[in-house]
Amino acid sequence: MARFLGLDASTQSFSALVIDMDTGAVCANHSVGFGERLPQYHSPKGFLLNEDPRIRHSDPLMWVEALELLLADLVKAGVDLGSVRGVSGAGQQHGSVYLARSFDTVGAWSTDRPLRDQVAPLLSRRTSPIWMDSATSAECAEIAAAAGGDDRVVAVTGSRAIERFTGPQIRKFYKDSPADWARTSEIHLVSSFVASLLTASSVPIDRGDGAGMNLLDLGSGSWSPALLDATAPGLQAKLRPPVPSTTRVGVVADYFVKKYGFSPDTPVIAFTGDNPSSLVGMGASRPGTAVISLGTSDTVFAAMAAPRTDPRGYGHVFGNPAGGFMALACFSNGSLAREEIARRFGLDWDAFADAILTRTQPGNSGNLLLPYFVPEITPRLPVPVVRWFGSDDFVSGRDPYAAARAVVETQALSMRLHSRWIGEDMDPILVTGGASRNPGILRILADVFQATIVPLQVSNSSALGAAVRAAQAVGGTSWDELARRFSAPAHHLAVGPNPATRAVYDQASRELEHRLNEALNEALANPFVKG
Ligand code: XUL
Repeated sequence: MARFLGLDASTQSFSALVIDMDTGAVCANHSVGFGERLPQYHSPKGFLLNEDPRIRHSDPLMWVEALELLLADLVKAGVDLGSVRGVSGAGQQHGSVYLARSFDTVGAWSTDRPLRDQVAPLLSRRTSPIWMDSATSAECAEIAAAAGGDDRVVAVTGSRAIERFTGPQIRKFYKDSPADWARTSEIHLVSSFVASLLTASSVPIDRGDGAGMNLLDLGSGSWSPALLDATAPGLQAKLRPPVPSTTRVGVVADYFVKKYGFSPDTPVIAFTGDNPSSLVGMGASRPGTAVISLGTSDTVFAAMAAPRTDPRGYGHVFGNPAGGFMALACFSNGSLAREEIARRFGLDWDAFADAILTRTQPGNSGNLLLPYFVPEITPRLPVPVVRWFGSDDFVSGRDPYAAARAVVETQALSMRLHSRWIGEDMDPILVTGGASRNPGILRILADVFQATIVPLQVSNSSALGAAVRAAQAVGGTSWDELARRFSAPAHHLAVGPNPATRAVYDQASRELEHRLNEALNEALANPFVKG
């Protein structure tokens, strides 16, 4: 039996998916939610609560415990991990883990003690800043100035210096905690951290996820000496050279062989970021297919024929695990904003869809919401901004149906507005993530983008991408063949555009841009933000 395991350490949960090359089926798909299963970490949504909306950290030991719970769940469900021929994985991007002692000093994990207790003493920093953190504006400005300006940083790394990216986060740690910085010997992304746990060795960062650090020179595929210098002294010694995403980085450690029944010497392939992994899982690793992923963050991404950067400075270029590059725009107010509206108005997801499909009209009768409950990444809003424009009922919170439509319309319009620079064909668009099964949300996306929106059979595309990457690297099956077998579109769930809505959404897009500019100017005038 040729089976491959894909892991995905995302913001709110840790998932595992197993593919079977003989049957072409996904034969296991499990998830451990951090809030629900690990309440002792006080992270109901996957991160530690903090009064300052700019600070978002997680406890890396929560990810260690979740990995063990997940593997135990798989075994309990009858999955034979001994039949797995290769493992790869993905992690939420940009988040970083700091070690005083390298994983390479571990030798082997002891099966006498939980893994968590063995990892805890290695850490030089108790918490990990994650992608939702936006507390590094000063560091972004310092890095850009030291590296020769914003345009230079974009030209080298594919993105401006961005608050959540790892480089600015590293610089903040170096400035705020010099003693802890001095005793840090190794820095990992969430992806390379989990791969290192699995192999009991220090696994390098791959180029797909590494491109989300403001440190990788996209041209050479190595860390940029100029960006390393601009970020923190001595940084180079704390990072291993980045590797292609298809690199075999080790074998599953004895600890997991003994505890969960993996075969000895099961190969581990470099882990990557959740978005690059999802690109592969969607079968979209060749240019020509755009993807919308509706998760904790919403993202729009596509493989790129040639690297291109966003002139407005919001978008990013990451490594495509199948080779070349991918473009991405990320929106932080994704599912949490949809959930907030559903919660406030007492709507379940069926009622949410019904509100959109039968009770309101495209354009929402002019009602418009800025649904930025947390600081937004695209466009950059450094403080939360929630504003209601339109009818009295809507503005005073008495129209639940219009509120449901409003949050999704603004999200879709903003995705359209901020993904134009990608320049790849946007019809059809593949869609993935929890909300990709909601017919109301698909209807709005189809009309706003004037494109056919096609969900995939499997909704966890990041874990699927990881399993597929293991199969490609270990089994040698081609990307096209793997996409054909495992990334089948669910054509029966596809939603086509209604051309009659085009003019309505062109007008709504202009109105949104105007409101966003207003909000942006006010946010920038706020002394709290300036300070
Ligand atoms: C991408 C980004 C998020 C995280 C969490 O740049 O910040 O999509 O990867 O999923």
